[in-house]
Amino acid sequence: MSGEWFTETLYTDYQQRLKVAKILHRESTGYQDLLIFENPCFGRVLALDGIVQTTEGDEFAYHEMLVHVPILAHGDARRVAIIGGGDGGALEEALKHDVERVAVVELDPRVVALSRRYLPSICGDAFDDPRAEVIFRDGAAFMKETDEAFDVIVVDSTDPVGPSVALFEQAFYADCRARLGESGVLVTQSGVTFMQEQEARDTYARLKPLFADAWLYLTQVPTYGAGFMTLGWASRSAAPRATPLAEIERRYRAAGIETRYYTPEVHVAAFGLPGYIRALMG
Ligand code: AG3
Repeated sequence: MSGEWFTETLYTDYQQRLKVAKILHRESTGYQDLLIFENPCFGRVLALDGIVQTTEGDEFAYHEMLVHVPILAHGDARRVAIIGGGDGGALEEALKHDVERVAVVELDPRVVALSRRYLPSICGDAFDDPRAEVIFRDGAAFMKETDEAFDVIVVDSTDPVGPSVALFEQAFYADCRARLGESGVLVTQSGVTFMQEQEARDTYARLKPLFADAWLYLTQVPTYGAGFMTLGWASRSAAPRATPLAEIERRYRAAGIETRYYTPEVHVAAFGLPGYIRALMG
């Protein structure tokens, strides 16, 4: 931070700055540097190790696409795992569906505690829902050791630096596959492609040999900057991604959820990729 600006330290040759109207909390958690501040345009902002993770203003564009796309493509998701996601934004979206259980596997207990305290507009009361369980563990170790089955696995990670590197490796994806049922779906946060090309390239190349269907899909999150973010997609069957628009619409209406970014049209269109992203997939 310099003066009253927060400068993101994600890239060497490109930066975004957000005005800091007020610092709400700052600490070193033992895992990472955590900062929550208020910005006049985006509301409360959560940054970890100097990188914006989520904001009140635009979290919907990320969490809705990360969660509703796989759940509505699956069609009957009862058991969901969220790897990372300690701010509760993805959890809150998942609980809007008729699910039995959502396990959030988060490494850093302070992210959950401080998000509950400062970001209730993002997590709501999701952490108090009896269907939710928070497991404070390394996500890769959890997936290797659990014998629980999931219909949908959502990897809501930080960028691949430090402990989250393991969440971008093929061994982790293979462990996820082993925990998914026949029409199970895995989705992953794969970076802002214009700036983090290698991340999208690696994600797709690592998923493809393991799953019957692998792809990338798009969302656009203002505070992630520099264009589209791609989310990794992998499924044990081709069916979920091939679900026709009319059926996605029917499921969306049946779920009775309200969304601000996600629509059934956007769901289907998100798999149509611009040439510069398609080119990374070989
Ligand atoms: N996880 C994704 C943050 C990505 C930020 N990186 C970037 N701009 N390339 C966010 C966690 C929110 N639940």
